[in-house]
Amino acid sequence: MTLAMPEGIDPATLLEVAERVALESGRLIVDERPRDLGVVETKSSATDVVTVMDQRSQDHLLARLGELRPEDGFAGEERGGRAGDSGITWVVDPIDGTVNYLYGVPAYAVSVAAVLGDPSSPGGWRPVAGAVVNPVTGERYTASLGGGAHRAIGEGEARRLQVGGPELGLALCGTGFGYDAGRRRWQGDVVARLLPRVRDIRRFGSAALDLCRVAEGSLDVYYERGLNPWDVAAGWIVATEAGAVVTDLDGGSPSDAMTIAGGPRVHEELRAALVEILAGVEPESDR
Ligand code: LIP
Repeated sequence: MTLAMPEGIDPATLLEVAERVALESGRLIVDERPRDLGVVETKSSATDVVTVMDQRSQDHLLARLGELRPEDGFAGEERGGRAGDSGITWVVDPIDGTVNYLYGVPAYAVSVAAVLGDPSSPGGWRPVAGAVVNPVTGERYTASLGGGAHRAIGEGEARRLQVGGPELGLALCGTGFGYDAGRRRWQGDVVARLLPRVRDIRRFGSAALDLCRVAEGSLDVYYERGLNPWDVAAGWIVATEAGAVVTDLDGGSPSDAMTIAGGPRVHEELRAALVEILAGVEPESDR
């Protein structure tokens, strides 16, 4: 499947928009975080929480992207969305790592990506520009198609990112766990079998930041089952523009079934190990 850039649309221009609005929402969720921040609703389970700031951040992104790119579509994790007619859709996670945000753990991000195709169609879309901003640390990861991936901190100079990646046995491996108890049991089975085969495991709690960590080399490889387009869209292009391979278990586009990211060698070693491990664990169930 090839998704061609619409004529007259420059990924670098989309990136400028993504970075601007991600920084704005980042400032919003830090500066206007209420002292009594709580859970306003839950989604797939009692632990899949939404705060008022998730909603305010997405409302801000929807409004600002509507001003800056009125002809584009919009799809976000929380309420609201908009069809477009430009061929570009903005896929946003207003706070990726919501549980970390709720608990005050400084590992959450605003993730904003411009994508081609239909993000609701597995394998039918791809990002062309993306920005991931951690508003606590000031880290901002940016990438555009063919423009490379960069990281800057605060007002500091942006540094180009290039993945490394040792063999799997020496790889620091990131992962994450879902909100459903049955899935977490299955994920626990999988990670227990993988643990002896890698250097160590890290679970930071934000897929967008995990993918950016692969791009910068603070993780060698990452995998997770159950991610949504808004979790991966921006981190996906940051990782690939830094030289990473980002696929599902079969080597296709990342999907809710599996996202695997890493330098070419360690990505393939992890993908093969997961295929082997998944053949040996009970199928996921709500047992
Ligand atoms: C989170 C992901 C993370 C995953 C969490 C959660 P959210 O997204 O970024 O990788 O392990 O379970 O899905 O819900 O904070 O936007």
